[in-house]
Amino acid sequence: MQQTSTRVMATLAGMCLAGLGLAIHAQQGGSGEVVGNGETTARAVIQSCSSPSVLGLALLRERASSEAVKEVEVVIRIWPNTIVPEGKHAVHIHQTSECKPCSGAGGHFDPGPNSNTSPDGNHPFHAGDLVNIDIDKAGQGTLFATTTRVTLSDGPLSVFDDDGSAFIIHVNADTYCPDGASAGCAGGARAACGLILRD
Ligand SMILES: [Cu+2]
Repeated sequence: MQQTSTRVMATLAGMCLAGLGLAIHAQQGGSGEVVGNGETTARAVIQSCSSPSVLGLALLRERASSEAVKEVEVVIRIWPNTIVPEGKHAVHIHQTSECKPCSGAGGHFDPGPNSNTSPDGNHPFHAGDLVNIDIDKAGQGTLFATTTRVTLSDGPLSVFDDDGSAFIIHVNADTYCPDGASAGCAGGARAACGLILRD
């Protein structure tokens, strides 16, 4: 399993590094998001919240499984830029597929009967909570993450609910709110956003 996971991640990373999705088109079917081996994929173009600049690309892959809870691999590649400064930046899946403005993405994706999308008030317990991305001096960085809190396929955890979902990269690092809710503990203002779209 580890070898398979490593292979998938390497493939995703390679696709990221190849450029803005150009290499991924070979993976796309004409009508569906399910690719080889029953895997399901999606992507997001990451754009600045303060300018029209495209900053990078996110790729998601749900591993084929008959389990109701799925394993979703996420790769986010941010290219060199002057908008996202060096350091760690919070990354989350937010509740609405809206990036213009970035506030339109709403709170953190957190479906279910006890949903609490409050960014600082229910962190890091949301379904959409991920880990920080590390940005270097050139403004670039790559995040590799795996989550079982969301799915790409249909179901109660799907990011493709009625109003979709979006990635948000925040101005500050995610502290994961170790002392409970406090203003900005989940990363504060929004630096970049990407609508999560089915392949
Ligand atoms: Cu966030």
